[in-house]
Amino acid sequence: MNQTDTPVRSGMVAIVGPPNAGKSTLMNALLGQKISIVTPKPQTTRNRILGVVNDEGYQIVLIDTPGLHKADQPLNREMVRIALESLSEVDAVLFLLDASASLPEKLQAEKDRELSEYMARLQAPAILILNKVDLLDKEKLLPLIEMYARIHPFQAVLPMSALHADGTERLIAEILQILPLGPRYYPDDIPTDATERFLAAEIIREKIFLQIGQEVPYSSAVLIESFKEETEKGMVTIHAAIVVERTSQKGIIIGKGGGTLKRIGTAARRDIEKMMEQKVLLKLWVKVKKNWSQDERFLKELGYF
Ligand SMILES: Nc1nc2c(ncn2[C@@H]2O[C@H](COP(=O)(O)OP(=O)(O)OP(=O)(O)O)[C@@H](O)[C@H]2O)c(=O)[nH]1
Ligand SMILES: [Mg+2]
Repeated sequence: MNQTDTPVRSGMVAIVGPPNAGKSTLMNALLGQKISIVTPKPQTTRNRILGVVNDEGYQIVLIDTPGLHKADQPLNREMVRIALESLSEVDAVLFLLDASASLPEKLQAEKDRELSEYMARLQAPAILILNKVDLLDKEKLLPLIEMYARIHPFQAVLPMSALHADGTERLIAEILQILPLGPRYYPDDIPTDATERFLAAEIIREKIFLQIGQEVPYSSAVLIESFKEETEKGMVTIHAAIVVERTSQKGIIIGKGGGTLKRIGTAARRDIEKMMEQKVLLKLWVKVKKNWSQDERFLKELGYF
């Protein structure tokens, strides 16, 4: 019997919660490497992204998801649908909240109502993670734990700091209590099923979110138009279009004298080179596609629906 046939604790675990709670940061922390993009802005993640954590006795297949929020636009509705859909196909759920986010009382009550609606949809055993405790006064933690434990029968409530990978060992121990014995569903040397092409597009999108303020990143998508690996040259050539909804947004992405686009390109190229362990030639251009985020066909092309 080789290692792949020996039963281990294994299964699928969804990471869900409101935008900006730190879901992608947690996924990367558990993987010990960066697969999902992370930015300080909410609604960064738009797809379900798989990350496989392997150890001698277990294989945890994580699914990072878009943030749960009130959505009224086609792209946003799709993001929430993707996140909720993941709940029905997993063995366990990590429900993540930013414990440091504090709102005025009335808004907090509204938010708690919204959260309890999402929590009511949890079918698999769930662990509540109160994230970003590095930003929180310790005495505020206990009331939070008690309040959320009343909303849903969580298997455990864990304070964590995903950013500092603080609390990951305890979290893994709790996950393993839930997962059944079974096979390894994925090869144990590949951390994700996402293609390098998809991950390259995500890296470019991350740099747009990091370089540009306000609304433009939400109106931006990245399409990889060609992706050529030239093994003999040890080099990858990538042509990608940054798609925006309006001409004014195109100007903002390009920036004065092309400066912003250049910064996006340089930062993205460095990260793609790290991922590919090869030299990368990255050619970016900006294209206007009016109201693409309302266009179901185009959303499909981007991997939604
Ligand atoms: N201080 C602190 N910051 C954190 C922690 N975890 C995540 N962050 C920060 O919170 C921000 C959002 O993190 P993400 O991992 O992108 O959050 P997300 O839940 O995936 O967000 P969406 O994809 O937009 O739903 C980033 O600036 C992270 O660096 C934490 O434990 N402590
Ligand atoms: Mg995310």
